[in-house]
Amino acid sequence: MTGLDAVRTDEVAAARADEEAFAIRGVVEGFYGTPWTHADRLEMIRFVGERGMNRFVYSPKDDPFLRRDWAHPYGAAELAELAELVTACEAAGVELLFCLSPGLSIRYSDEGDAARLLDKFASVAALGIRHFGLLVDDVPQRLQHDADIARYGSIAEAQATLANTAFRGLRDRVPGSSLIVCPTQYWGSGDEPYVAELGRLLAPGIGLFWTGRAICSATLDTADAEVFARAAGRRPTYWDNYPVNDVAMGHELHVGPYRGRAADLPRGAEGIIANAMERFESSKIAIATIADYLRAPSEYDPEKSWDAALRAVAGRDADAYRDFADNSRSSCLSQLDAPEVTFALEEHTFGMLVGDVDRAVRTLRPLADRLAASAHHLLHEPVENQRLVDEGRAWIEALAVGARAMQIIAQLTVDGRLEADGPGALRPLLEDLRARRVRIFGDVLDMTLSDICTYSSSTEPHRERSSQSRSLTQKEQQ
Ligand code: 14T
Repeated sequence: MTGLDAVRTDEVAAARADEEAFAIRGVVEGFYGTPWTHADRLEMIRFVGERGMNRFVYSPKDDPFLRRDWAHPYGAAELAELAELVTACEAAGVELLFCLSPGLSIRYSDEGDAARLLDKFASVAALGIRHFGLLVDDVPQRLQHDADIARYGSIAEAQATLANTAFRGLRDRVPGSSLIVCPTQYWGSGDEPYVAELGRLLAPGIGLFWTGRAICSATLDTADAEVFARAAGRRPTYWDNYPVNDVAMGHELHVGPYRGRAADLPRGAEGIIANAMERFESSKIAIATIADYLRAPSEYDPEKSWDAALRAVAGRDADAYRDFADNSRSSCLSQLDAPEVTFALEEHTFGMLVGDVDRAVRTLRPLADRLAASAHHLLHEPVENQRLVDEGRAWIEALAVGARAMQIIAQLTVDGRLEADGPGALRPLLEDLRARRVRIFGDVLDMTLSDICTYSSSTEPHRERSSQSRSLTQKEQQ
């Protein structure tokens, strides 16, 4: 090998390491709902720091000081708590990113409002905060104040002007500071006219958040990131809406592993900030897997990372909790919402159709018993992380009902009485599960129970048929 080759090899290795690394790796408290407590924040900062993340983004939507009353100055008590967050971040190797969301009421054209924004940033900069966010997500998409309508040609122009003023003010007052903006249109193809205009008008050093193709994006990839970067003049920092479960997602508990983020995404993006759930302990499971991905995207193995995360968060009850969480995978990221139960119920249906009872119950019966035992353990026995179980209680209770339903299916199948007695025994459980309004088992258990209750109970001409031969029955009806 020549000397030059050696240098080149080093360069390639360095470039690879660069590709591997996201500059920005973190968590955002950015959900709608009751904000975390101060103690929770201190703990989350330690939790993410231990896992190699380097940002904690402070922006709970329902903290009045950040959004509704954004201009209201902090009192001494709030500043003291923020100072403690700064100290905790320093100890954990994490940077605190402090965001304000003034967009509901601000007059973009008002110098007084711009000054109030800067003063509020300065009040926390005095505590040592260096990184700032200006969030205008979920605000009116059109200018509201008459003075703003008269002054600006577009909302992008108004927002860019405000952001540039804040950026310059921060640079003057706070050495080494940074500013990132969350746009009003924060998801889509990335080349929307608003995004392009905002990107063109924003000072080059200002960052931009982006959630991908959707508010909660199933996938994030480098090609999409490049479309955004070309339009906006800077690479996106993803505000990734997982595991957050607020607004319309409240019936899902997002305790499955992180998925669908490309291995080469560090080439296209500045980084990823994951939006957490109000349910604090439950959030840690997904966050631990996100930290693994962000540390080394090309080595990330979702299921392996998830196992370690479950052990870290649920402790000695990890196996029982995993039995629950495996059935609570429904989210914008999930492909299979409840893999083990799905395979067992598919095999049951197959066994019934080919008249093989052993086949029908060989997976379902032990699985139903195991899930029932795990639900019972979590609900009725002492556990290491009680808060984790309490947060998931409504879902774990539904797991117990579903496991009971599957035990009954298996027993009636063995007894040869599924058609005769299934509807009477199972319909109350189906109705109970639906009334709980929590999403568990994806759709598969509801569909199976519906089939049993509908087709087994109907009179002629379906009486002779297997309980789940829905497609066959429908065909014959035609
Ligand atoms: F900042 C943005 F990137 C963003 O995602 N904003 C909010 C976020 O704080 C929230 O937690 C998240 C998940 O619901 O989505 C955004 O909020 C929404 C999204 C909606 F589709 C609020 C209302 C909606 F209808």
